[in-house]
Amino acid sequence: MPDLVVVANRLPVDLVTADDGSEHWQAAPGGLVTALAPALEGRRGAWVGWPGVPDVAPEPFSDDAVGPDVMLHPVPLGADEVAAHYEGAANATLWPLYHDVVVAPVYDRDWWEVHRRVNERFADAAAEVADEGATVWVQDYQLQLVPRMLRERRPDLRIGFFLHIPFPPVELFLQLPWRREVVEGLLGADLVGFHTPGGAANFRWLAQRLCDATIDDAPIGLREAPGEVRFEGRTTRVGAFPISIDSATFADRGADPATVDRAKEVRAELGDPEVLLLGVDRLDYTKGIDVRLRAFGELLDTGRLDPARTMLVQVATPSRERVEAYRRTRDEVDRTVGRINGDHGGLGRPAVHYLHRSLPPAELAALYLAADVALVTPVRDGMNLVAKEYVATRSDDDGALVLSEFTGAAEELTEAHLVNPHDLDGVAAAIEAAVAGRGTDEARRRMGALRAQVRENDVARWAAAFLTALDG
Ligand code: ADQ
Repeated sequence: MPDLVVVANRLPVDLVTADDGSEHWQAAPGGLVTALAPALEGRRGAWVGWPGVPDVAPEPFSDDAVGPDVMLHPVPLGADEVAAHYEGAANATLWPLYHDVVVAPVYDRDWWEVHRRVNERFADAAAEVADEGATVWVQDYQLQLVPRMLRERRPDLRIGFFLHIPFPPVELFLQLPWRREVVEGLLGADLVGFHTPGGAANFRWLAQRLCDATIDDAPIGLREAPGEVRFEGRTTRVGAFPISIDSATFADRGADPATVDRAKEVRAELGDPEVLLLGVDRLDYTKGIDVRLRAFGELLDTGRLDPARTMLVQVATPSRERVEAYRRTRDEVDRTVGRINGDHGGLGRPAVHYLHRSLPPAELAALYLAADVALVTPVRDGMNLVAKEYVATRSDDDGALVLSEFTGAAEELTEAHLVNPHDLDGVAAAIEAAVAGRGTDEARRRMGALRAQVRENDVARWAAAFLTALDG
């Protein structure tokens, strides 16, 4: 029986049907596997999650994605449950609410009922799988009700929960019709982790306000000194654990001669622009793709950047395309790219190269290395791993990062060109400054400091810090 059980919305692999009708497992998108692999290594692990397609119920199995010692336990979801729980309550209610209501959250009672039922199914599966006294680590906003449900079923377990997205300001959280249920759900855990001390403090305050819990008021530290919430005779600790990336792998890729060559080739294929700007995101309205496009468009409109010498590559992975707000975002990005290229492109030389797809790691590394400036401009983001991947890849100490203040990453990457994504003049000025600073000692000093931060604080440190605090 496993002594460490990960419970996540998705398994680390998805069931995929090939053109000939045959089925196989394929690594699921997202970095959760990389983040949790070091924690699972060498332990009798299990992973409980949805296999990514509706209405299938495969038997438990193992896969190379996480190695032979980790059993994967599929939680089946029907098509209606995917629509109500995943596309509805998770991605049309909680996601926008937790991202500062950038689009209006939909509060639908039927969705919530299904959401609750699905959380129960995950709790049932985890309760069945975990060994006596095992550690269970529940992941993210889709499963906030699980810790309490699991504790009711298995009081012997040690339960941790980590929220990968921001925890919102209290005034916004209070909109949620099921606000108390969510807070009580999370308080079922022994340790609740957030990316930032601010998120943890918001949650602690809400526990007092909504559940009459007793709380301490000491400042919440980074990776240590969690706050405390006493509720129904138990203590839940709440802490800040900023997630990161496998920094060494990105640094190695950046230093690999094959990547260096490919980066040169990429610039040549793009027509050797003097200045190359880069955006890489899931296509999501929180990522501020529109912000950077508008700022770039203005810099070209006003002649502060020369379209004959400057190019922006924007790569955006298709995401949540069945949710209405995501379709609107895609249309808006299409239109804005079209307008900029109509106004400023030349024959065979667009001002914006826009790829609506995912790229393999080697190609992504080449782009990171080729780009003079990376533009990371979310209106709200729990952490943002792209910012960390970009700086970790820059083994040459070149390049510059324009980074939104409203990302978790901005609290650590303080040597970036920090911007308020709502202040278009400020974003444009920061891009202009980053472009102007190319190749200077100051730019190299800043990149060196950013790289050192990410090198020292990698994802293995994140997982170890969380699990150590959970054990403590
Ligand atoms: P996401 O919102 O998915 O994650 P992010 O942290 O930026 O956002 O991670 C995206 C990942 O996808 C990165 O590893 C990136 O390389 C990859 N990616 C994006 N576009 C890609 C493309 N076109 N091709 C290939 N790869 C691409 C959520 C939260 C974040 C938090 C993470 C981890 O919203 O705030 O940082 O979880 O906790």
